[in-house]
Parts: sequence; C-alpha cells; structure tokens
Amino acid sequence: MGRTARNTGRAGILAGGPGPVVVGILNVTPDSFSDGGDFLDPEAAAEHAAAMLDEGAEILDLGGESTRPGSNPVSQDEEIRRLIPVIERILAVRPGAVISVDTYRSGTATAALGAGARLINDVTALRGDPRMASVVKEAACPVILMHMQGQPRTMQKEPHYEDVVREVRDFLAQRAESAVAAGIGPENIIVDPGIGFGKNLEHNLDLLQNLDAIADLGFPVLIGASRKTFIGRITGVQEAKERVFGTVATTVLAYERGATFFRVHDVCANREALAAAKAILHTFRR
Ligand code: HH2
Repeated sequence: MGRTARNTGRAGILAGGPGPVVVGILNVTPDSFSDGGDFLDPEAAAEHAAAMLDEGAEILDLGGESTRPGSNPVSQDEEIRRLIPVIERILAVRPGAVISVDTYRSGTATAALGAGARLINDVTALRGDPRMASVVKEAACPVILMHMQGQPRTMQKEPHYEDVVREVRDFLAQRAESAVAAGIGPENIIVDPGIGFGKNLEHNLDLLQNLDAIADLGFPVLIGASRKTFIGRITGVQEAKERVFGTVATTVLAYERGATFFRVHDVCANREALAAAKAILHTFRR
C-alpha cells in the first residue's frame, strides 16, 4: 500500500518562507521536448531527483505525459505505470522529498497522492477531468492552475488573443473561483500563465513583461519557461538543453515581477541566479 501523503497545504510544504521556490522538472516520458527518454528507468529518475534536491530544488514536478506542442495523450494506465514506481523510488531514497505530479487525470492524481505525492500540477486548471477538483479537495493539497489555449496537439497552430494579459488573468481568476467553489482552500491555489501553451513569441513576452497583473490576483505565481521554444527563438540556441542562459534571464525577471515558483530543468543555475536577485531586490530596502 502507498504511504500516507502529508498534505499540509502550501504553508506546510513551504515552511521555509515566501520563496523564491525552485521546482525541478522530471519527465518520465519518452517524448518530452528536452529530457524525453532520459529518466524512464526509475533508478535513473531517482538519481536525477536526488541531484536536483541537492542543487536546491524544494519541489520535484514529475510528468508521465508530454504536453509539448504536437504531442499526443497517453492512457491513464500508462501514465500511472510510468509515475508510481518513480515516486516510490524517490521517496525510498529521499523520504522528505516534496513531489508534485503534472497530470490532469483524477485517477493518476489519486494514485500519485496515495504513493506520497503532495501537490497536483494541472495544465488544464481542473477542466480536463470532472473528478479532479474533488480529488484535490479531499487531499487538501496545493494545486497549480495553468492557462492553456487549445490542446497540446494543435495549440501552437494559430494562437489568438485580443489582449493576452487580460484574458489569461481573467481565466486564472475564474478557474481559482471555480476551485474555491468546489471546496479547494484558496491557500492551496497557485496560478500559472502557461508560457508556450497556445501562445506565440509576442504573447509569451507580453505575459512575462506584465506578470505583475497576474500576481495581483493574490495567488502565488508559477512560471514554467525553462528551455522553451520562445527562448530558442530569442537567443538562436536550437538545442533545448543548451537554453540555460535565456532561461535564467527569464527566471530572474519573472521573480522581479512577482513570480514565486520556478519550474526548471537546470536547478543549480536558476537557484543561484534567484539567490542573487533576491539579495539585490530585498536586502537593503530604504
Ligand atoms: N510546461 C510543461 C509541462 N508542464 N506545467 C506548468 N504548471 N507550467 C508549465 O509551463 C509547464 C507544465 C512543458 O515542459 P516540459 O515538462 O519540460 O516538457 P513536456 O511537456 O514535453 O514533457
């Protein structure tokens, strides 16, 4: 049987303070855009998880299905088959690890929480499965509500907005309201503008430039820009794994504009940059 999850809410998980919090990405998939196939074996996944924790990740976000543009969904059974052995292995070697699961399926979330995961990262903001809200409510765990226009398979074809910042902000406000109406504690809600999910370069830049409008909703903001295509377009770096410097710049500026959680592949680089940014921004306030 799985261990009992200690779902003590955002404050309990993040007893260390208001952040910034580095969330290390671990994709247990064959096809993720930058680390696909690297961590399918639970042993290799647990080793990478331990390395990210040692580098300063406070949360590990595990995904069992790629949501990169053009990707196809996998079955819930397959998602569970990929994730559960990895969660169990990580918690066997690092019992204190805080594990988030990147899923929009209630069955996967239930299985993952039963195995010891403590957060749910739902890229559909609780729209993908009608039972997800009640699973999160029952677990009383934090949930990440992300904005996405369209579906991963087609979302980058022709993303369109009249005013991307206003539309994303209104969507997140509405999804948070709906989560609270379903019984989820507002203290357990984290919002995410969904960088690259149905957004072109200009949309991503507009959102990052005006992130304070999203932070003004009053929920902590998560940014997932790590190694994404828009960074490659700006820097000219084709290889996703080499987009570290562009990612770090994005992380620092998003932090300055009010983001708290940073979902990244390169933990050490982003954590060190955030430590420097935090010292500059907050040490000597006059
Ligand atoms: N981005 C990805 C996956 N999950 N979750 C949130 N909350 N925010 C994001 O921006 C986000 C996310 C896509 O990145 P990655 O996991 O690296 O790739 P893939 O979807 O190909 O597995």
